[in-house]
Amino acid sequence: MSMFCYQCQETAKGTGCEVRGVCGKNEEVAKFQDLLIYVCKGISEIVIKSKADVKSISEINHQMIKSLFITITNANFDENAIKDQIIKMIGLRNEFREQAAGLKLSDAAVFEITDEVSMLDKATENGVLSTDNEDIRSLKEMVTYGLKGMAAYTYHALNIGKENIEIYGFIYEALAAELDDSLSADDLVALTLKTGEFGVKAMALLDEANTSRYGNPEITSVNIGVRSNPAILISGHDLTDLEQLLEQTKDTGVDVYTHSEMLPAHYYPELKKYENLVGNYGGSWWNQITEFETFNGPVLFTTNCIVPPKSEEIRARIFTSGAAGYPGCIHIEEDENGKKDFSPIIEMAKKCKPPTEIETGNIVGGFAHNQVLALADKVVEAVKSGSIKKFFVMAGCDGRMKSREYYTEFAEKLPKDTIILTAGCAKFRYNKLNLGDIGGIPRVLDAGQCNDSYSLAVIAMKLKEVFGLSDINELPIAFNIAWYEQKAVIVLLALLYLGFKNIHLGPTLPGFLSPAVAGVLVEKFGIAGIGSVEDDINLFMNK
Ligand code: SF4
Ligand code: SF3
Repeated sequence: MSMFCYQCQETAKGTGCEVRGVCGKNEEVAKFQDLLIYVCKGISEIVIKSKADVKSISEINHQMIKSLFITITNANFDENAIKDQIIKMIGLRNEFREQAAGLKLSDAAVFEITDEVSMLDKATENGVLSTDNEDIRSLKEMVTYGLKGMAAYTYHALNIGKENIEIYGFIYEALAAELDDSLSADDLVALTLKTGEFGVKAMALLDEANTSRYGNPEITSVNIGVRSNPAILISGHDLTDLEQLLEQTKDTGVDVYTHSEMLPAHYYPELKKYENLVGNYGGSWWNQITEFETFNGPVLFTTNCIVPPKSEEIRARIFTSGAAGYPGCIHIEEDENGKKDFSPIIEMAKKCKPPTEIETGNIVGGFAHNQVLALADKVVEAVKSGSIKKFFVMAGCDGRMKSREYYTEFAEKLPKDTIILTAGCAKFRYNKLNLGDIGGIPRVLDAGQCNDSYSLAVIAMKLKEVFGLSDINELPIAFNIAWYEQKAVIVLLALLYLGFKNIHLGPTLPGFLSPAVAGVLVEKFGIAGIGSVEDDINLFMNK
């Protein structure tokens, strides 16, 4: 075995990628990512043992969340970028370790590297499989993956200038705990739930950051056809990158289209006002394999999910920013004020053909908490009168597996008196189906990106209050969530922390859950997988 990774839903055989990632990650990249996590644990140990004032170490805080984010599935395939980040983190760690003089520290806090071979050896010794007990490994990895998702959301909030020191404090606490071999499975179950608690805080922080900067999302119809100008496609989750790109492309004759998780940007008043933000091109992330070909112009990845491009021609049109990276693609760095110069992308766009139209029509979205609560009277009335029988939360991720056709079929076959609440790229499985409306309320309510699952929780909590219920699980809401990468892990842990039970998770349960840990999730939280569409609809409707 040359590598081991089981952090995402597409992991080989459902158990682990051992030679090369199904995502395209090679052995070196996998190992460097493991080593980056190991250094992060060492820094966390120093923070915790020296009782450092987290407020006073902002450079370490910021590099910590960037490091975690870099290791998310499909975010960064650039071996050199990851190596540079390891070296940067070791430098920060060593400087900071002076605070911990005299304290007993573990290897993660003190190891040194001399060359690439020593880096790879260190990574092999301290990768996922270095924890022998499969249940302890399962719980530790679940916490790590939750932290990766949390870090991604915190990183976006930071780009807007918002941070919560408590979240950094928790990240250090959790990573340091993972180095402590005396922790029992019960301790780690408690840490997993606490990760969910901080996941709620991270999503609330990002919600606050996004809405304070760009306004509250509002109902918006997004064009999915094309215009005749040359254009740039922007993907990922970072709204500040989009804002800067829109500013810089103004009056240049270059249009900007969103792809996949950037679609919800259209719902924000301060972004939709740009005349050069013209529509959304294509579907969810994995469709890029064909869609980048027909888009014809340059593509900017602000975060995950990158699929290794299948030709040099396409690779030459891909740019990355922030935590994203791909070998051979230009990475746009920010200056000390957070400004990014996108002129190489704009200049390339001017020389490219306009996008080829692949579909026409509109997608309607913008149903984040503020907008839905503005419609609360109508929604409550529809529930009371029986015209809405049930809400289905179908948030989460999309992916390549054929088995995900389940979600399209599930959405199509749901009774017409049900409403789908969604967030994340999972929506692309059913958001162009025209499923109709119930008394003017669309049957698919898209709250936004995966982090906007927070909005769905806020809506549920408000409905609980309006209906005067004592338990959130008494609401007519069912959860049929699709997952792929680690942001979905933090969303799931956040929902569990908030008390939601009986969540169904598909298309397969995580490979990182050992049978015993899966058993705990089933027993304590009623977590379940998916079955056939008909059986599942029957089950949900009769609950
Ligand atoms: Fe495999 Fe997923 Fe890890 Fe990629 S991220 S190596 S596909 S488990
Ligand atoms: Fe999608 Fe990658 Fe998860 Fe943000 S963009 S939801 S998969």
